[in-house]
Amino acid sequence: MSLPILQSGRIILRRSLDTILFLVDILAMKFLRKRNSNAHSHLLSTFYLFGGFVPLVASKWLGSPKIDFSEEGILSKFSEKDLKFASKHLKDEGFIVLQNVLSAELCSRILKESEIIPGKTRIMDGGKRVDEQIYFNREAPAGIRFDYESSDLISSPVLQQLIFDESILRFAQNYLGSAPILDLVAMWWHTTFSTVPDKEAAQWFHFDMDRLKWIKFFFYITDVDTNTGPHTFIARSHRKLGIPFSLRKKGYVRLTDQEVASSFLPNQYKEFTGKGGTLIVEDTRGLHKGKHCVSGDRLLFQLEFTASDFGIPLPEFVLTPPVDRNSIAAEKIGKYQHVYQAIRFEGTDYPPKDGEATP
Ligand SMILES: O=C(O)CCC(=O)C(=O)O
Ligand SMILES: [Fe+2]
Repeated sequence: MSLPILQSGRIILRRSLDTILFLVDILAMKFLRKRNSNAHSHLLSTFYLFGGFVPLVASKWLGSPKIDFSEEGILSKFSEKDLKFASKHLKDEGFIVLQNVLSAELCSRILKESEIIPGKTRIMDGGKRVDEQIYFNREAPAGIRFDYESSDLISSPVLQQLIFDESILRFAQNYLGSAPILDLVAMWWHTTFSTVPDKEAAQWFHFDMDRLKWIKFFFYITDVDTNTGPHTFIARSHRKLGIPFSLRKKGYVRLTDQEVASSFLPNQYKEFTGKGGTLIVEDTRGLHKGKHCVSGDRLLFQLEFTASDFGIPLPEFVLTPPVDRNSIAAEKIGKYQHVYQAIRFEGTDYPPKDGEATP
């Protein structure tokens, strides 16, 4: 037998064994709340071999009962009919774009926040790590992507309006089919610093897969046109077998446009342009990327919710004191401890443990 066949046979065998171990990991999580440190790599192997089937069934099984969120918040401006349509579009196509979700005033307040919160220039392809915390210089950026720390974002009263918005939680829960858990809060700039798309900056096609099932909310804070780095998605690639085996088998890697091209129809490529205030909700199990910026720049704020904490352990978000116990953050963290379980109040015993009184 030739070497490549032997090698791919060995890989398939290893991934099949991983799939069995993945099922054991799920059982251990369900019945013993035990987390295997290799669970994430077992999850990836299972996805490579079988697509989304097994992770999605497992997600249903591990998910927590739905929570009765109110309809209040930034999505309340949409009618029930519009939100139903949006949820269905998201389910069928893998994304939905909602225009004018944030007011121009809120976008400009967030833009101002981006000037006073420090962050880091992300290491670029082949570059060296620069760990220095700096303020973003829009006139002279030092890299292709500039990231803010989740804990700084969570501590910002302006961004808390979005982080603790119940209409978003409700929409996320509807998609996940179980109670959401906040597992990612991010904000970053894309710039024209480099003339070629950067893998590290997520400017090549890829799928995300930290956990079993999740949903991402991308808020454009600046206006985004075809040149200023629109987020790009391949419609329907989020489906269980939406990414063909020929691409899944390459593993958890970034893919070139050419590698992706032969597997999808031209009308599946969606490039999302829109004014600041546009919201894209997307299942990033499908293939996506941030198109490389050729002029101007793009500021984007992002929230992600997951159906369970299986996979990569949840991050720890630290809310910086002083935290006003009458604030919206304190109220919502107390009320929805499951959703906000990744948030810690630095140096205090707050939030209270389950069963203790909430403010
Ligand atoms: O910057 C973008 O539009 C892509 C980001 C991305 O890949 C992600 O948030 O998962
Ligand atoms: Fe991504």
